[in-house]
Amino acid sequence: MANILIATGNAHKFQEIEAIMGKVAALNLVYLDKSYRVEIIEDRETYEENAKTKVEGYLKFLDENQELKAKLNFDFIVSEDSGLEVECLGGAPGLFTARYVGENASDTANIEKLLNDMKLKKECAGSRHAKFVCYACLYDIKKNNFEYFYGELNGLIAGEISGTKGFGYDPVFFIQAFNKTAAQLNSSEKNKISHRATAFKKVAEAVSKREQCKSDDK
Ligand code: ITT
Repeated sequence: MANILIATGNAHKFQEIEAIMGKVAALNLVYLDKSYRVEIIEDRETYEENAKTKVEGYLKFLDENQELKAKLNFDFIVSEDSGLEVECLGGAPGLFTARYVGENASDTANIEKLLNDMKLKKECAGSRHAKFVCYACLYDIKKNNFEYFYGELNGLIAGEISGTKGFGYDPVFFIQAFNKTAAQLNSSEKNKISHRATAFKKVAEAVSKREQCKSDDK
């Protein structure tokens, strides 16, 4: 079975990725929580580059922690960079979604800023269209090869928060097909339609294919 490191410090993301990939194939997914203090500086100009930077940060961390590296014996490292793009704000917060208010901003503070910015922008009176985007990066350790997979979810930004599930901007991300915000969906509903679901189903399929080729070669 493939050993895969999910390179994120966000526990909510890991739970979603585990549920999504687990439906496609039997894979051994590992997450190093914040206690491992993996340092990542997300300062690149595209989501793909940021996702690659996250993989590189974890590679460096494992190189500095050889015992852990040998014990976990990963075949793949997978990261993702995601964001919220609001049409009437010209695609903002985009690459700055996690830190819209600043470094270590809370979800509540980010949402407040988003709703305030939208109140001040006259274009937002007519259109509240938005999308979540997810760029997943699959790194094959033996092949030293990076591959990228994309997913998006379209919705509208609600005027106020509703729901307590999910994370991040879910309480204001309204999905018309469900007539609910993402924070009102249960996890299995969100994990069927989300930007992360689309990208990570493709990741799981790519890993399965590679594992199949390896066993055919034997
Ligand atoms: P890692 O970099 O450690 O993976 P992060 O939370 O910092 O975790 P990003 O840099 O990719 O992740 O920031 C993406 C932000 O976009 C995230 O913090 C949320 O605020 C928001 N976001 C992404 N996906 C979301 C989702 O499914 N629901 C709500 N908000 C989401």
